[in-house]
Formats: sequence, structure tokens, C-alpha cells
Amino acid sequence: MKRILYSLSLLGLLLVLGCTKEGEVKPTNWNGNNNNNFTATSVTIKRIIVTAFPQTNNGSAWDPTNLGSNRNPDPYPRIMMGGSEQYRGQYWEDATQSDLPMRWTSDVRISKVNFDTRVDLDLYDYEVTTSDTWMGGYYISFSKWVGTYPKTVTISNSTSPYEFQLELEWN
Ligand SMILES: [Ca+2]
Ligand SMILES: [Ca+2]
Repeated sequence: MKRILYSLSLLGLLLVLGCTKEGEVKPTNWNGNNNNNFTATSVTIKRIIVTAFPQTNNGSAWDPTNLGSNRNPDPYPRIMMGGSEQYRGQYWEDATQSDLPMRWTSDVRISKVNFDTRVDLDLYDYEVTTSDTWMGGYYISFSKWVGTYPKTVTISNSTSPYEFQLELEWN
């Protein structure tokens, strides 16, 4: 009888353990794809979000020649890869800190062969009479996210006043 009870409780324990494993919490970066066998063949940047930019250009107005409120920058993100432009967003006229976060939708697709390639993610200030002003940006490559396949990544550095977020779709 004792042996049966012991066997039953052991069975119960195994069932509980089994159930616990079934109910394992998905990682926060779960996007429906990253099971153990998943290997991405491409990544699509679905959204570019600017979460921080400096309101002045080292203390001066971004658009010093413009009158009134338009002295603020008119930012847009640009993505370059291998020397060619992949994406250029519509400029956001006269942006202030209260406009943050600023979002742009994108359909930039980078295939697996380019996961190691350097991608330039930059913010520019649109200008009417001169060529646009480069504000700041980052070099990124997607190889560091292979395996974890995060749905959202934050691009930041303590030495930079710029911060981006990218919403990614791995396929
Ligand atoms: Ca402006
Ligand atoms: Ca401008």
C-alpha cells in the first residue's frame, strides 16, 4: 500500500512538473517565430521611432536663419546600407521635445546575407534652401540579434543625445 501511495505521489509530482513546463512563460521578445528551430532569412524594419534628440545644436538653434517657431529642427530618419539609401522618412516640421516619441513606418527589408553589413541609422534636419543637416546617428548591424530575434530594439549610447527604437519583423 505504501509503495502504491509513493508511486501515486511520484506520478503526481511528475504531472505537476510536466504542467509547469507546459505553462512556461514566453520570452518578452516573442514574435511568434522564435522557436528553437527558427532561423531568420530576413528582417524587416517595420517602424522607426525617435525617442530622444537634442533641442539645440550645441546651444544654437537648428535653424538659426528661420524666424519664429521654425527655428526648431525638422527631423527625418534615413537608413543607408552599403552606400545606398534604403529609407528616407517624411520630415517632421519644427519638432520639439513634446513631439517625442516620433514614429515613422518603414518597409526596409534586410536579407540574411546582409545581417553583418553595417547599416547607418541617421537623423537629418530638413532644410529649404540648403542641403539637409546631419543631426546624429548610429552604426548598427543585425547579426547581434540573430538567435534572440527581438521584436523591438533600442539604439542608444550614454555618449549620445539620440535614441532610436526599431520595431522588427523576422521572417
Ligand atoms: Ca525648422
Ligand atoms: Ca530645418
